[in-house]
This record gives sequence, structure tokens and C-alpha cells, in this order.
Amino acid sequence: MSITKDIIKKVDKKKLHFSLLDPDKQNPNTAGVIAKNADEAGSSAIMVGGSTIVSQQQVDETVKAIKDNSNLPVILFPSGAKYLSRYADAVFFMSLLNSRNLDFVIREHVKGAPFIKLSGIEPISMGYVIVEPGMTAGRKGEVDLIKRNDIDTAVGYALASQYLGMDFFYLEAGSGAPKPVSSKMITSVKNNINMPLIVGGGIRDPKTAKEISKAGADIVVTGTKLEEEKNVKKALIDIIKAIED
Ligand code: 1GP
Repeated sequence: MSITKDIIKKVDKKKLHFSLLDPDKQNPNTAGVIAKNADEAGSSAIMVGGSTIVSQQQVDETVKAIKDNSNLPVILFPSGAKYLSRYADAVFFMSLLNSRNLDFVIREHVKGAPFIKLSGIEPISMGYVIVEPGMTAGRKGEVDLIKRNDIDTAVGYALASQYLGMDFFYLEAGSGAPKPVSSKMITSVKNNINMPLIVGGGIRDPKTAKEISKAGADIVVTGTKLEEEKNVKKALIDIIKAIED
């Protein structure tokens, strides 16, 4: 079964957690150890990406270390065509819909698509929007940030993604955001679409993870928490339990 179908089947039954590892934030060995802990804690996939990656080699080595240390699917979360890895299982083929720069909306996709075809990694179509404060992803992605309380615009982007045939929609507050996307926005978006909703940015504790999940997120992403936490496994077990409750 494709990874897309597998995720869609799983979110029908329960809420999922994805772990995000940025190759620029730790060496491949450490990424491997974190992935092993995430796997044992019950996370459902490892996303690999970030806004400050400098080479494809950095991504390749991180992906290989993760594959060597866990059984979870590795899904690339790329900031551009140069940062794809043939060692991954899949790639979020994501359009940053509220970017002012067409590179992030479609041009990088045109550059990366032949590599994806040749390497056989699975493209997972996704609409991706960044909400205030947006952090580094918002700045580097040259984004017209959706205002925290502008629910109509968020719903519009989500519906547009669905009508364009995308399989997933991702509401992002930016890695390390002081606050995640509001519960009200998550609920309104979820109530308007019939595809899985992914939410990330600023989710670092079980209470917040639970609120995001209860509001309507099908998949909750945590990144920074994995980099900061000494006991990653325990921290993730608590967050995943809160999401599933
Ligand atoms: C970034 O949403 C993810 O794309 C993760 O954010 O690092 O704040 O968990 P955090």
C-alpha cells in the first residue's frame, strides 16, 4: 500500500503524531537516536526538512541514519528541489500557497519532479500555508502570513487545496513559534474539508498537543521538542498519549 493510502487509512481510526527532524539542527547519528526513540514512543512517521539546510548530502546522511535506526516511513519536508534524498520513502509534494515567490508555489516542484520520478520516492500532494508568527519558514518562504484570527482566509486556502486535488492540508505556525495555530482556526478548517489536516509549529507539551488534536488536527507535528528534550522517548510518549486521548 502507498504511504499516502496508509496514512489516510490510519487517520480514519486515530490521531497521529509525526516527528520532524531538521538535518541542520543535529548530526546524522543524533538524528538516528531521536528517530529510534520516536519509533519506540509510537510516532507514525519521521519528516525530514528545514529552512536552513545547506546541502543534499546533509539530507542524505540524516535520512540514511534514520532508516538505519527506525522502521518508520521517512517523509521529506523540503524547502527546495536541491534538498531531496533518494533514500527517503516519500516526499511531501507541498505547495507553499501563501508565498509571494512562485519558486515555493510551483517552480521548485518543476525542478524536483524528474528526480522524484527517477528515484521512485512517493510524492504526497499537500497544500501548505503559514500562519502568524511564521518564524524562519515564514521569512525564508517569503510568505504573506495568514493573520492568527483570519479564519476565512485559512478556510479558503484549505478548500482551494482540496479543489486542486491535494491529499493533505498543513497549517503551520512556524518551527519554534511561541504559540501554535489557534484552536478556532483548526476547527473551522477541519469542518470545511474532507482530507487529513496536519498542524505544526509551537507544540511542545502534552496539554497543547491535546488541544490541537481535540480542535480537529488529524496529525500533530513536533520538531523543536525533539531537539531540546533529554529524554525524548518519555516526552513523546506523553505527547502521543495526549493526542490519542
Ligand atoms: C515545523 O511545524 C513544524 O514545520 C514543527 O514545529 O519545531 O515548533 O515543533 P516545532
